[in-house]
Amino acid sequence: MTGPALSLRGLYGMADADFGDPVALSEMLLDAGACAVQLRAKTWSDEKVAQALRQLLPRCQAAGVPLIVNDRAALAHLADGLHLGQNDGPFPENCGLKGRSTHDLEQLRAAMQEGVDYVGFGPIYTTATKAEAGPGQGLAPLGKVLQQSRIPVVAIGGITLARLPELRRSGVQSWAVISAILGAPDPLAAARAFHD
Ligand code: TZP
Ligand code: MG
Repeated sequence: MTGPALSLRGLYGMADADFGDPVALSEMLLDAGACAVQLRAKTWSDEKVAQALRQLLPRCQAAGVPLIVNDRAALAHLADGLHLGQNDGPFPENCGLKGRSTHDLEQLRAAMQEGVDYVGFGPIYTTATKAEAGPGQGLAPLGKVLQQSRIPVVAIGGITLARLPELRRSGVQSWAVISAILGAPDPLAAARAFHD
């Protein structure tokens, strides 16, 4: 599949169905200038996710922003890419852009070996959004990952606007944010502030 080129800079948008309609949330994230949009709908049926992807793909393509689906390997053909966690198995053929969640250096090396296009790394800070994420690791492990990674790294987990300056000082170029944007009183303003 030929989709938009991967340029991960600034806000990597997370459209999480636990916080509202992910189609509307994705459009808001596109408006804010997110460099990618990931559709995350843990409890939705494949059919519902497929319907949302069909609505979103042309809008993301018009904006030149890759649309990435979380978890649903069987639906990757309806997006520009697929994001998988550590326990989500291998990437299928022709799934477009590949992103893998990682939590340590060994997982980073394995992800580079399997040929992914980028990794998520975290949780940087403790988060309530993902119950099984474990405690925040802080910035030192992120620094090591950045030193060793040959591919883009997206920081995730507990990232707030207050923490963004220290996070950026680590050198990381992109950050994925859920609750500090989607749970904010004005999500569009929050998303814009994260992207600037
Ligand atoms: N993976 C690691 S932490 C996390 C995910 C999906 C949740 C991030 O959400 P928040 O609200 O930005 O901490
Ligand atoms: Mg997963």
